[in-house]
Amino acid sequence: MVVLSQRGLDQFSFINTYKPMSLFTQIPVVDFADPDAKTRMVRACEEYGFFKLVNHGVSLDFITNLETQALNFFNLPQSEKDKAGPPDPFGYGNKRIGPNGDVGWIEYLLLNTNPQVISEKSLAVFHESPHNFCSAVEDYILAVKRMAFEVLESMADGLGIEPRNVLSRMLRDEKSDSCFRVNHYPPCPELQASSGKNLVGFGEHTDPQIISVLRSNNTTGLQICTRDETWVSVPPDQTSFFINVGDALQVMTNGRFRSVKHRVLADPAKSRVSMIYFGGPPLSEKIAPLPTLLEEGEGSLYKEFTWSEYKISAYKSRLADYRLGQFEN
Ligand code: GA4
Repeated sequence: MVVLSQRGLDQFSFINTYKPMSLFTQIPVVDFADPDAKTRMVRACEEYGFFKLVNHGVSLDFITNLETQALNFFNLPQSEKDKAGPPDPFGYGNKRIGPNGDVGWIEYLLLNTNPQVISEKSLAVFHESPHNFCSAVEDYILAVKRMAFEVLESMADGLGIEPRNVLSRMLRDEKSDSCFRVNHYPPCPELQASSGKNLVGFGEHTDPQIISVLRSNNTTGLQICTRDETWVSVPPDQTSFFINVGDALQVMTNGRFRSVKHRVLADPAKSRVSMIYFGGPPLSEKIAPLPTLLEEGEGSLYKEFTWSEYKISAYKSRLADYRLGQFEN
């Protein structure tokens, strides 16, 4: 990404913070090896729609290898990276996010997780070191998917619903509409930390899918919005994963789990790299509250829709829009 003068930052959004954002030290942490993990997950999803997962079982080799490969790609000349774009929605993107005018201090790769969908652009992405990058992505996604299935199965146990694959089956399905994003937020030295102005890397939004599994390097930037509408900064932890509840899971739990609003601010000095697996259902899947979760006499807060309908409507929206609004009863 080119370094812009302060004037060149006009197209971006800023957040004014007159006092330094405090790090959110009470972030819920779930130890996957803890026999109580299922209960803690459910509690965190109800309160925040977000938690940090430790003892996750994903090999650190896969994680660091993918980070190295991703940085190799982002360090290529702009003209090389552009061959893998623009994102439609898959491919390389720079500053523009989605089709409706959102921008951020970011460059990224958006990929389909389905190995059958290898577009021309994905091939261009892997052009420089086809074997290394491609296999790093495959190894990582395979391991993270497996962990995400287990997380959803533990959540079902914690919710006391059966069968325990009632949520995970949608991600396990070979037609699951899941995707994978590798983000690079370059440092923005024009913005001094003391200026009280923070540049938005990825604007506030909720994820439309069931769950998202995020891992980042050790650079701060991720913030989540709590129930009382306060933005809190999540301390980075490069060896852990962060799990986000998405809109579809909020609907399936009839609002019991919160789809967490989050955003990323750019750092003046350090570059941030994150990778996120977005686990979504098959396109034809009907999304509605799970009947076993509805108490007697409890009505559905949402109209039933298919994942395909929701995605179409999401791609007509702006990042910060409340996308579930039009599906509420
Ligand atoms: C947010 C979550 C994922 O990053 C994503 C994003 C997608 C995109 O970048 O193409 C969207 C955004 C995300 C929600 C609303 C629409 C679609 C950009 C946008 C403005 C890949 C996704 O699935 O939805």
